[in-house]
Amino acid sequence: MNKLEVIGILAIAAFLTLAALAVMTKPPSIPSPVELQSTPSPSAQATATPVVQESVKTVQLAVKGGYYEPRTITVSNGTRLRIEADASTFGGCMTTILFPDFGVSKRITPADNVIEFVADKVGSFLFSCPMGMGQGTLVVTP
Ligand SMILES: [Cu+2]
Repeated sequence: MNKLEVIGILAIAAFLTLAALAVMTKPPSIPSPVELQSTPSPSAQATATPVVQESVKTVQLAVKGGYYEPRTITVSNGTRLRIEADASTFGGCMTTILFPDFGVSKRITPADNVIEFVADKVGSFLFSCPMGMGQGTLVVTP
Protein backbone atom coordinates (compact mmCIF):
# COMPACT_ATOMS: atom_id res chain seq x y z
CA MET A 1 0.00 0.00 0.00
CA ASN A 2 1.23 3.38 -0.76
CA LYS A 3 0.45 6.46 1.16
CA LEU A 4 -2.34 7.58 -1.15
CA GLU A 5 -4.16 4.25 -0.86
CA VAL A 6 -4.02 4.47 2.96
CA ILE A 7 -5.36 7.98 2.94
CA GLY A 8 -8.10 6.92 0.53
CA ILE A 9 -9.15 3.97 2.66
CA LEU A 10 -9.10 6.03 5.81
CA ALA A 11 -11.12 8.69 4.08
CA ILE A 12 -13.72 6.18 2.89
CA ALA A 13 -13.83 4.55 6.33
CA ALA A 14 -14.24 7.90 7.98
CA PHE A 15 -17.00 8.84 5.54
CA LEU A 16 -18.85 5.57 6.09
CA THR A 17 -18.52 5.91 9.85
CA LEU A 18 -19.85 9.44 9.79
CA ALA A 19 -22.69 8.42 7.44
CA ALA A 20 -23.63 5.51 9.71
CA LEU A 21 -23.55 7.74 12.75
CA ALA A 22 -25.63 10.34 10.97
CA VAL A 23 -28.29 7.78 10.06
CA MET A 24 -28.37 6.25 13.53
CA THR A 25 -28.42 9.49 15.49
CA LYS A 26 -30.54 11.58 13.18
CA PRO A 27 -33.44 12.82 15.24
CA PRO A 28 -36.89 12.12 13.87
CA SER A 29 -38.01 14.96 11.71
CA ILE A 30 -41.68 14.52 12.58
CA PRO A 31 -42.69 17.03 15.20
CA SER A 32 -43.65 15.42 18.44
CA PRO A 33 -47.28 15.49 19.47
CA VAL A 34 -46.45 18.04 22.09
CA GLU A 35 -45.18 20.41 19.45
CA LEU A 36 -48.30 19.83 17.38
CA GLN A 37 -50.60 20.89 20.18
CA SER A 38 -52.25 24.14 19.39
CA THR A 39 -52.16 26.90 21.90
CA PRO A 40 -54.78 26.48 24.59
CA SER A 41 -58.18 27.54 23.33
CA PRO A 42 -59.62 30.66 24.90
CA SER A 43 -61.49 30.01 28.08
CA ALA A 44 -64.99 28.77 27.46
CA GLN A 45 -66.21 31.00 30.23
CA ALA A 46 -67.87 33.87 28.44
CA THR A 47 -67.54 37.02 30.41
CA ALA A 48 -71.16 37.72 31.23
CA THR A 49 -72.18 41.30 30.56
CA PRO A 50 -73.91 42.52 33.68
CA VAL A 51 -77.49 43.43 32.98
CA VAL A 52 -78.07 46.87 34.33
CA GLN A 53 -81.66 47.22 35.27
CA GLU A 54 -82.75 50.76 34.66
CA SER A 55 -84.75 52.03 37.60
CA VAL A 56 -88.11 53.49 36.79
CA LYS A 57 -90.16 55.79 38.95
CA THR A 58 -93.81 56.17 38.15
CA VAL A 59 -95.64 59.26 39.32
CA GLN A 60 -99.34 60.01 39.04
CA LEU A 61 -99.69 63.65 38.13
CA ALA A 62 -102.83 65.76 38.33
CA VAL A 63 -103.76 69.41 38.27
CA LYS A 64 -105.19 70.70 41.51
CA GLY A 65 -105.85 74.29 42.47
CA GLY A 66 -103.89 75.64 39.56
CA TYR A 67 -100.80 73.58 40.29
CA TYR A 68 -99.44 70.31 39.15
CA GLU A 69 -99.71 67.79 41.94
CA PRO A 70 -97.40 66.54 43.34
CA ARG A 71 -95.60 69.83 43.27
CA THR A 72 -92.30 68.19 44.01
CA ILE A 73 -91.11 65.03 42.32
CA THR A 74 -87.92 63.48 43.62
CA VAL A 75 -85.89 60.84 41.76
CA SER A 76 -82.30 59.72 41.85
CA ASN A 77 -80.00 60.52 38.97
CA GLY A 78 -80.33 58.14 36.06
CA THR A 79 -83.87 57.13 36.90
CA ARG A 80 -86.40 56.87 34.12
CA LEU A 81 -89.28 59.03 35.21
CA ARG A 82 -92.67 57.89 34.02
CA ILE A 83 -95.39 60.43 34.62
CA GLU A 84 -98.93 59.20 34.23
CA ALA A 85 -101.15 62.24 34.01
CA ASP A 86 -104.76 62.24 35.06
CA ALA A 87 -105.98 63.93 31.89
CA SER A 88 -109.41 64.58 33.36
CA THR A 89 -107.87 67.17 35.69
CA PHE A 90 -105.85 68.89 32.97
CA GLY A 91 -107.44 71.90 31.36
CA GLY A 92 -106.64 75.08 29.56
CA CYS A 93 -103.02 76.00 29.13
CA MET A 94 -101.98 73.53 31.79
CA THR A 95 -102.82 70.73 29.42
CA THR A 96 -99.29 71.18 28.13
CA ILE A 97 -96.51 70.56 30.61
CA LEU A 98 -92.87 71.41 30.15
CA PHE A 99 -89.68 70.09 31.69
CA PRO A 100 -87.42 72.53 29.83
CA ASP A 101 -84.18 71.20 31.28
CA PHE A 102 -84.93 67.78 29.82
CA GLY A 103 -86.31 68.92 26.50
CA VAL A 104 -89.78 67.71 27.38
CA SER A 105 -92.93 69.42 26.22
CA LYS A 106 -96.04 67.33 26.33
CA ARG A 107 -99.69 68.01 25.64
CA ILE A 108 -101.72 65.67 27.78
CA THR A 109 -104.81 64.06 26.31
CA PRO A 110 -106.82 61.13 27.66
CA ALA A 111 -105.34 58.93 24.95
CA ASP A 112 -101.78 60.19 25.36
CA ASN A 113 -101.16 60.92 28.98
CA VAL A 114 -97.73 59.44 29.69
CA ILE A 115 -94.47 61.36 29.81
CA GLU A 116 -91.24 59.41 30.03
CA PHE A 117 -87.69 60.63 30.19
CA VAL A 118 -84.49 59.86 32.03
CA ALA A 119 -83.62 62.27 34.80
CA ASP A 120 -79.94 62.39 33.91
CA LYS A 121 -78.73 65.50 35.66
CA VAL A 122 -78.61 66.36 39.31
CA GLY A 123 -80.35 69.42 40.65
CA SER A 124 -83.71 71.10 41.07
CA PHE A 125 -85.60 71.77 37.86
CA LEU A 126 -88.87 73.60 37.38
CA PHE A 127 -91.72 72.21 35.42
CA SER A 128 -94.75 74.22 34.42
CA CYS A 129 -97.20 75.03 31.71
CA PRO A 130 -95.80 76.90 28.67
CA MET A 131 -96.53 80.22 30.38
CA GLY A 132 -94.78 79.28 33.58
CA MET A 133 -97.94 78.60 35.56
CA GLY A 134 -98.47 75.81 38.01
CA GLN A 135 -94.80 75.49 38.73
CA GLY A 136 -93.51 72.34 40.31
CA THR A 137 -90.03 71.11 41.01
CA LEU A 138 -88.28 68.00 39.84
CA VAL A 139 -85.50 67.18 42.28
CA VAL A 140 -82.82 64.82 40.97
CA THR A 141 -80.56 63.53 43.68
CA PRO A 142 -77.06 62.15 43.03
CU1 LIG B 1 -100.43 78.54 31.66
